[in-house]
Amino acid sequence: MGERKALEYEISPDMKFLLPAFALLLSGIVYVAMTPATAHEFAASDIKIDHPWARPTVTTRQPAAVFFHLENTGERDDTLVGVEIDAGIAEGAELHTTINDEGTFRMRPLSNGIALPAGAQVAVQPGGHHAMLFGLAEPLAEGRRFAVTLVFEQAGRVEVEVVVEQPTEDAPKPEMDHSEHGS
Ligand SMILES: [Cu+2]
Repeated sequence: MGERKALEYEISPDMKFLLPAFALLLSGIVYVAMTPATAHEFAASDIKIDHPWARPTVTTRQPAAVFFHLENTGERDDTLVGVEIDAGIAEGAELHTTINDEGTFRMRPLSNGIALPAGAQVAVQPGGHHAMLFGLAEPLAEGRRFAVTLVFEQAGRVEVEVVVEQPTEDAPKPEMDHSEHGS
C-alpha cells in the first residue's frame, strides 16, 4: 500500500483522475511478469479465459473474489456481462471493480460489465475487477476447485473451473475494504 500512497503524493490533484488508469496499467505489467506455472485455460468461440483462481477464505461470512485473465482473439467486440454460481457453492455472484477512494480501496458493482473489445486482453485481478461470491456454503479451502459460469454478451455462457490458491509473490495485494459489501 505504501507504494500506491507514495505515487499519489507525487501526482498533482488535477491529475488524480489518471490514477485508476495508471494502477490498471501497473497491474497489467505485473500480470505479464508473472509466468502462470499453474495455468489452466478455457475457451468459447473467440474468448479465452486463463487461470481462474480465488484466495482461500477462513469463514463463510467473508465474500470471496475470483480472478482470471480474459482475451478476445476474435474480430468482434464482446462484454463479460455477468457471473453465475451454483447455489451449493455460494448464494450469489457479482462482477465488481475496485476504486481508490482517497487511499482506501472500495468495491463497486460493474453494472455495464467488463468490455472486451476485439483483440483485447483484460486482467481481472486483485486491485481491479473481480467476480465476487457472496454467502459461501463453505469457506474456500486451499486446493479446492469449483465451477463458475461467466456470461458473455456474444460468446454466451462459459463454465470455468476456479482453483483456490494463495496469490503468487508478484501479484498485487491491495487491502480491500469489504464494509460496503451489503447484500
Ligand atoms: Cu468485490
